[in-house]
Amino acid sequence: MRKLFVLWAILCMSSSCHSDRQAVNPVPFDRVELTGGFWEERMRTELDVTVPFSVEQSAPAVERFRRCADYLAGRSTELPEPHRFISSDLYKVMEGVAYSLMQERNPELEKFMDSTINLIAASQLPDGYLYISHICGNPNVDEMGDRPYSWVVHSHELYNVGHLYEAAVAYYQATGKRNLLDVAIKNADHVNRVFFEGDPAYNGGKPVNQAPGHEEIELALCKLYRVTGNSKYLDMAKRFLDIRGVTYVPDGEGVMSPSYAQQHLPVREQRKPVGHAVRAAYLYTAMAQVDALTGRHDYEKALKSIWNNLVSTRMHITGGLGATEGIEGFGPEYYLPNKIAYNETCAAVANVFFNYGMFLAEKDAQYLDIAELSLFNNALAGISLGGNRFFYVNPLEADGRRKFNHGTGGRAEWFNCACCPPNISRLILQVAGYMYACSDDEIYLTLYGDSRTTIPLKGGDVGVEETSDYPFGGNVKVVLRPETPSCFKLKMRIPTWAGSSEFVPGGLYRYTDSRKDGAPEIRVNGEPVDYRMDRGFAVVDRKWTSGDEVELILPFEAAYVTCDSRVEDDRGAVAVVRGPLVYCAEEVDNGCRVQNLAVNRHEAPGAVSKFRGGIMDGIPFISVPGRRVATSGVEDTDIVMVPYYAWCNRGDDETMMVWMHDADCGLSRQSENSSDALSASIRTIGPDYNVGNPDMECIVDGAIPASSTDAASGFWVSSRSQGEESLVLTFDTEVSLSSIGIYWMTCGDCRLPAKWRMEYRKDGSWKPLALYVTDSYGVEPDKLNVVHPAAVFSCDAIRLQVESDGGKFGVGEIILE
Ligand code: FUB
Ligand code: ZN
Repeated sequence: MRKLFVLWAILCMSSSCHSDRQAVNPVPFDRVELTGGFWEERMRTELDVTVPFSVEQSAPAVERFRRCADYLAGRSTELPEPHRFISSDLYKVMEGVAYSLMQERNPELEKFMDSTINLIAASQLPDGYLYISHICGNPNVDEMGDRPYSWVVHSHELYNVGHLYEAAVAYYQATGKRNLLDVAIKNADHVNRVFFEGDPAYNGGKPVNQAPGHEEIELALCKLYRVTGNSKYLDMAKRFLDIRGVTYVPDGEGVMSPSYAQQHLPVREQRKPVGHAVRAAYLYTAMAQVDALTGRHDYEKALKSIWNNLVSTRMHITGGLGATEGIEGFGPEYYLPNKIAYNETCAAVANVFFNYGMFLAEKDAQYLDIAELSLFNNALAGISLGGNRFFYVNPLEADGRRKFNHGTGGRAEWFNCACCPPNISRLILQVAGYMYACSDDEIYLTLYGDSRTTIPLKGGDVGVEETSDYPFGGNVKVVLRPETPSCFKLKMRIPTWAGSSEFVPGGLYRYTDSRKDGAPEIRVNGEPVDYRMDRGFAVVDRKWTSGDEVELILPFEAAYVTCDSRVEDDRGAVAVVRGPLVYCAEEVDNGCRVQNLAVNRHEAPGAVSKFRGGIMDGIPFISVPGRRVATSGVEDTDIVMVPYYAWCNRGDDETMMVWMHDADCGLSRQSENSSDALSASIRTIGPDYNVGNPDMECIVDGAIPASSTDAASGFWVSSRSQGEESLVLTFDTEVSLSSIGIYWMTCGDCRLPAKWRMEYRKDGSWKPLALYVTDSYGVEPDKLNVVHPAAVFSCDAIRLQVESDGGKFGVGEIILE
């Protein structure tokens, strides 16, 4: 392993602390050993559970490459079904496998990698092109175009290969093997030719010169540049950034709107985060990285303005981005709902990448505060404590009814669109790389946790051993071991939550006065020392000798936070935090719907204890003084609150809240119970031959059947067993809808329908509903089949057009939001 570090250090010029390109450089995660505590435990779960589990889940994506390779070799095969980006999910799994191999070699996983790489290489065209559906000649033309690179705005051709490059770099870094790297380089050279030089085989020989609809390749090219040292790849990354919003601007609506994929303006002129959140955050990550790698500040103004707007108006307290479900993206300023918050796990992961990139470019710890917030709260919530169940969507409230997580009210095993599971997994596997950074004579401690590393300063190597109970406590102990006594600056991050009246930068989230203040303390060899602050870091500048011990004591009280009153859904509400962790109340600990609880915020949060045994073993919980509304009246109670990242590990479909009612304001605070409000505004409901049928209320009463064979809560049966039948809902007033969920029944005579689609009535005429790009009209039993429109729309009626095929269909419930 040591030999590989050396190889990596030589090849990866900009990862070394002596690079002249970057003033501050991360210490790569393969040079940091996790020695215990929080992250080592998560790493163990990754290695033992998540990585092998993800490999199993990737079998269909591997099979597609097998078929593609067979097809190219002229062997008889079934063609793979068209899919725009399932290959990218496999590449992310492979990237994670590579990181796991850096922790410990595993011949079986390496075999999986090599055999899969053989299939990928055999699926690549001789000129480097790699995208299964076009290679096999069976594209879904609406989504992919009729030939390569003819529909770059949605095809995901470049998104896929971006993830390929990241996996290839990781595997090379882990093993020294070039097999996937060669595939990646061949593809990147091909992309450069086709997009920027002109290749007779593509686009009539004219350079395509268009930025991809889903960013990713830009940041991946930065990695390819770092590992190869070939500046062509950095130039490509910059070119893709600079032509965005210049050479091509979509001019439609929803996913074809100019802002959906951040193409509304040249990137240097962009000032606010817009559109699809994952795309946006990958774009901003790439901009920060290109600035850092080129040493230029081309995007600095745009990035700072986007960042400021993001943290002061569009980020949940959990670090979640992209509150709006339909576009999986940013809503208007201060639109931060709780129950219907989308907050895709990938967006939180991307928020970590973006903010870490900003730190490297700006050397300012405020960016690390946001990276940390997102990591410890929204991103980590995306994976179960056991490591094999996932959230795609991360709301801040669950009512036990809303199937928020793409059809489930709890964690899912995997998803049809499985971008999130391997994304959070690969992030955890590389988290050690966020702990240390350095310049010639500075050591930055950026994320605390039990770990050990050696940092190559200009004056010689410095061994660092760190112990800390972070994020459950704020004590950090560091032992420094310079080769010879030497002068350098130790820069320890003082998180905003520990040193100011704000929980995180941006002004959205502030402590109430119940917070017990206290300045962070630093001791060297047991003696308190003065330190100066430099952009969020406490700096201790002195001559260090081997064995010097530094202690940092951060104030670590549980505290209440309130939200800027412009966020409607958090008015009259209070959140509980401790250190970087945001807490929530869950039904399982409190014995009632948590919506019936209110916090007494004038009394300080109470005792902190740890769970003993079970899946929550070792995780702290806080007893918060509050009140409970019970049938017998209001009673005092201690509300048990657990870290948000650990919620939903003890059963699904339970209630949860982050923003608790403030007892002073009662339980009547405005809450966006949009589904109840919408149900209440339904005027009539019925099939086309009997609209207004009063017996049909049971399918809009909010009671979701336990299964498709559970008749207890009532359901409606169609009259026809062949052909189309319509179900019409009319509303009292014009309503806006962001999702529609149908629960199909299979009891009695009912069968699942053949297919269905939606129409809506606006200004007296019926129109087909354009669905969000990753959605389809599902006909699965035992779940809500939820569809989202491409953009929120308004109407005064909706019509479900359902087609039976040899059997009647039954509807158990319709949920509108
Ligand atoms: O388009 C690829 C991925 O699917 C996106 O990053 C996610 O938001 C999901 O839409
Ligand atoms: Zn995702």
